[in-house]
Amino acid sequence: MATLEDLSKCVISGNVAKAKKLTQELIDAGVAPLDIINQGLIAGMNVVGVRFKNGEMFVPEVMVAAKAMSQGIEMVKPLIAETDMPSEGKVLLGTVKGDLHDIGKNLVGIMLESRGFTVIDIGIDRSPEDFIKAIKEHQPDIMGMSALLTTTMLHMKDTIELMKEEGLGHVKAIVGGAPISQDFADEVGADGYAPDAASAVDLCKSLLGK
Ligand code: B1M
Repeated sequence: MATLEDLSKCVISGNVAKAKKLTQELIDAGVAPLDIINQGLIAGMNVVGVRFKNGEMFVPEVMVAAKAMSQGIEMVKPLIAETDMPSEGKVLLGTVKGDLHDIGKNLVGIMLESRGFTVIDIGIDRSPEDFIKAIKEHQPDIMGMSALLTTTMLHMKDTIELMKEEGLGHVKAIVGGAPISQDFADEVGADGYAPDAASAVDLCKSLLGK
């Protein structure tokens, strides 16, 4: 019979078809849905996160591993009552206005989801007003902006200022992307900056006191 460790290894190697097959076998064998998620699918993705951070795995491999994990989670999710699925917190993510780059943002979302956060991704080319509307609608704990262009990163400041004007200062604002630095984050009044996806998870945890 398939084990949770087999499933975890399948996620690490990015074998989507086998991950789905093993997930089904574990479901059929009566393994608890949350164990399949936490000790199988997410355990594998946690290893991927560490290897990515250490430069031992690269973007395409992380993307396939994430696909294996998320397809498995989709199979198990219907078996779990919404209230039983613990969440570390809700993070709203988007790429700023005028910017179409989303690979890094998507990786941040994947890593956050794999560590138990609920992620609302509002996509690319999002204006300060788009962020505000989405924050009001989804009530996240943290709002994260990504920018890859030196021209578009300036919109981060506008969004953070508008958040304050709209009385949304209690929502933590974090920023990231290749041209962003800790100095820039401080300058625009962000609550935090992360240089990569794995650090973004650590940052979100620390901002929420976890
Ligand atoms: Co463009 N591009 N691009 N591009 N592109 C860059 C960014 C560039 C550095 C290339 C270069 O010239 N060397 C340059 C920017 C120069 C600058 O501003 N200083 C550039 C340019 C100029 C452009 C265009 C203007 C080109 C043109 O049309 N003339 C154009 C702009 C379009 C637009 O956005 N309006 C453009 C277009 C594109 C494509 C559409 C072709 C494609 C994007 C596809 C997509 O995203 N779906 C693309 C790509 C792929 C790149 C490069 C090659 C790779 C970016 C990437 O995905 N990296 C890039 C060069 C480079 O960076 N080497 C380049 C991998 C990704 C995992 O890393 O996004 O940094 P990154 O994310 C990391 C961290 O930064 C961090 O975690 C991630 C994972 O570790 N992170 C966060 C990211 N967001 C975070 C948010 C957080 C926390 C951490 O909290 C919220």
